[in-house]
Amino acid sequence: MAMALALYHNDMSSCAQKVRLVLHEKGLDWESRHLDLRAGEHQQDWYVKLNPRAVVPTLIDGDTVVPESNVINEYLDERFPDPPLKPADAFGRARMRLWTKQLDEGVHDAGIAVLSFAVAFRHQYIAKGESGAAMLESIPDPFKRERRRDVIEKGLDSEHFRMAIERLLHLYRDMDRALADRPWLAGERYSIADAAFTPYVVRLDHLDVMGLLDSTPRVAGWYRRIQARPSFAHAIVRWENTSYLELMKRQGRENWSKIKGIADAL
Ligand SMILES: N[C@@H](CCC(=O)N[C@@H](CS)C(=O)NCC(=O)O)C(=O)O
Repeated sequence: MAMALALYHNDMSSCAQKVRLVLHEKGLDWESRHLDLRAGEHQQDWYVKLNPRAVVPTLIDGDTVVPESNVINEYLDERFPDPPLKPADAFGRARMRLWTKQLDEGVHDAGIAVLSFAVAFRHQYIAKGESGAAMLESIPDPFKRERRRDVIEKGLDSEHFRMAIERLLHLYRDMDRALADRPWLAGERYSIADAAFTPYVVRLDHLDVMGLLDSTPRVAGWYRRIQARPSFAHAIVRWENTSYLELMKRQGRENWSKIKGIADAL
């Protein structure tokens, strides 16, 4: 029997991790439609019709197609309200959205994606030769395409890398300040904001660069509480891809002193 909910996603993608967290927090059954991003499966014509930016994730709910992870998570919370993953008051919900909107304003594309590509994923593209170059040319957004080209070519020496570290450290400081007043990012209970930001610490963990959180200890404490929730095992750990992880950890460790030097000089 076909399940109503299906998710086009990728095992290691941050944007997919945050939707899987919400699916599991809500105890929903969903069908996995996994796309191999390094084989360009998300750039095929049939998928771009569902998701014009050629990115994962995309949720399918019966005949309904919903792209964009922040939009998907709010959609899931309205469609399946129990347990609620939004604060009960209007200001709390505004606070939650002040967090999530930042992801589409630079934290994702210019922040964590640049960090990940500069340290690790560029090696996957370079190893693919011609097909890696073709994948780069198929990125629909010209700003994202040119930034990625620069980061693949120059790695940690790309100017985008320093800016990514600056933006991410700013984010972790903001999170640290918010967590001084309340247990979860938007208030007294776990919300879509906590799910949305979890991948932005998971990525540091996977790259073995958790030292970037040394001056924001409340973020590290929040991450430990997130890891203790059952959804973390289902949505993150169960999907860990060992070949990605091996590359990420090795490159993160080899580059740590340079990364730390760039962070310290900011
Ligand atoms: N704003 C989008 C961003 C999605 C996105 O950038 N997804 C990444 C993985 S985290 C992707 O599919 N990248 C493929 C590529 O850049 O070619 C969302 O939140 O869904």
